[in-house]
Amino acid sequence: MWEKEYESMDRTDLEQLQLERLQATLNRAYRSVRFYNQLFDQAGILPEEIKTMDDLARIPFTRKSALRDNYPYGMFAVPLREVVRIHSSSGTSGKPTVVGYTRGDLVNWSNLVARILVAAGVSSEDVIQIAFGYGLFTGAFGLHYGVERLGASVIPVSSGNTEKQIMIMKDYRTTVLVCTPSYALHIAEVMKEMGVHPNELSLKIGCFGAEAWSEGIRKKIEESLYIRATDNYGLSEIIGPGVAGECQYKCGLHIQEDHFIAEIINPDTGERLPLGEEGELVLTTITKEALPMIRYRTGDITRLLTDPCPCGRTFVRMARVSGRTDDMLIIRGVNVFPSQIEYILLEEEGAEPHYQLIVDREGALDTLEVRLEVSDKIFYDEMKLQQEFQNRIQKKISSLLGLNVKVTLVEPRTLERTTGKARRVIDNRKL
Ligand code: DLL
Repeated sequence: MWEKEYESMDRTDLEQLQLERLQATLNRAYRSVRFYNQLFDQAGILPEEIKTMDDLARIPFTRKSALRDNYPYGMFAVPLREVVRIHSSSGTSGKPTVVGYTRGDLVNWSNLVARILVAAGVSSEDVIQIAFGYGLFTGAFGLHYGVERLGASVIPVSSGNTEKQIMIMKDYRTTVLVCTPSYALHIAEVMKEMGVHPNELSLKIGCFGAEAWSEGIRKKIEESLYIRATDNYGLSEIIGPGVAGECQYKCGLHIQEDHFIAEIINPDTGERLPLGEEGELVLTTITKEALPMIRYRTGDITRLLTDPCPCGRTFVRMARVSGRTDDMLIIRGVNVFPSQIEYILLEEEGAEPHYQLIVDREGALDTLEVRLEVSDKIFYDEMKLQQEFQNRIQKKISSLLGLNVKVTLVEPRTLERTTGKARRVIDNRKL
């Protein structure tokens, strides 16, 4: 462990530390951020009344719209001269959300990322290739400073130029790859085309995050790159990467609870759910100086796991994110999560981990088409076998969702590849 005294803390001591830090955060936010001042006043709450974790549930939620409404710096709790770094995320609509860090925040951030790297099995001996895009996105810089803090070697290659990535990986003897899971799949694919065998590389571990992925995708990555693929989670509004990460047991992502308080709520009612139930993750920062976030609705769907982990870390874990509250599609009244479909697709021998969901409207009726890349073998197989394969998947998805879907098999390498976050849903109804 990178910071064993915290990561394996006794739960009673941890909860005491959380409460102290929470109270300091609430006080500071109330005094320094107009948004929180009004939020508390409108709810008739004073920060000092929040004395227990249960009291926390009295505070109203903060949503992404708060950052947009107070664009660019209105949510900052410190004057701009104390802010030493700014990142932002473009989002899908409206103004970007802007986040800031004090010098102290950057120290915490790099430590948190170092913890996540160590949990994934990385050490100061490793050579780490960062294939996230450097820029306003928090992924690359967040990981970069974490690697330096750990004392490993960082190769800041950034995203894109996949053939060069592979050459560097081979020649510089990269041992750890950092990128999105979808880009890792693409790298593996290009390697195959270039005739580079995973045995020619020194790669051992992948630290992947920034988008949802399934166990099926993990398996494909591990088999094609000969590595151990680990998951880590974060979001810019909270800090960036470094919020939670898997240890070697890969049984959920340890949430860094000495810096963030996690709750799970029912996304429809806002009620806090009992431990273990699936719902929307709500996070409160308790050490952030520049941008404290109180009961922030992440939109990510997961559940908390509290059974002890063999690694010795006492922090609760979150199950891998199964989707977002806002990527649920409603098609003819049926709720559809892309992850449900991904699960079925990846169970099929011959299905490639590349697919797209196309939602459209014909007259008054919504339609869903699943475009799936298949292996050369299936694509160039006898018509009859191909048809059987397609029918089987179509049936499985239709019966799971209770909705007729159309499955189209497409030639290998025809769907768009991305070097960052994958875009798997195209909803033409909104156009
Ligand atoms: O993606 C921060 C990050 C960078 C995390 C690198 C891990 C590694 P944003 O661009 O603000 O920040 O996007 C945050 O991405 O709310 C989730 O929906 C999704 N996300 C991030 N990590 C995971 C993950 C970064 N491991 C949004 N699994 C979050 C599933 C993830 N979804």
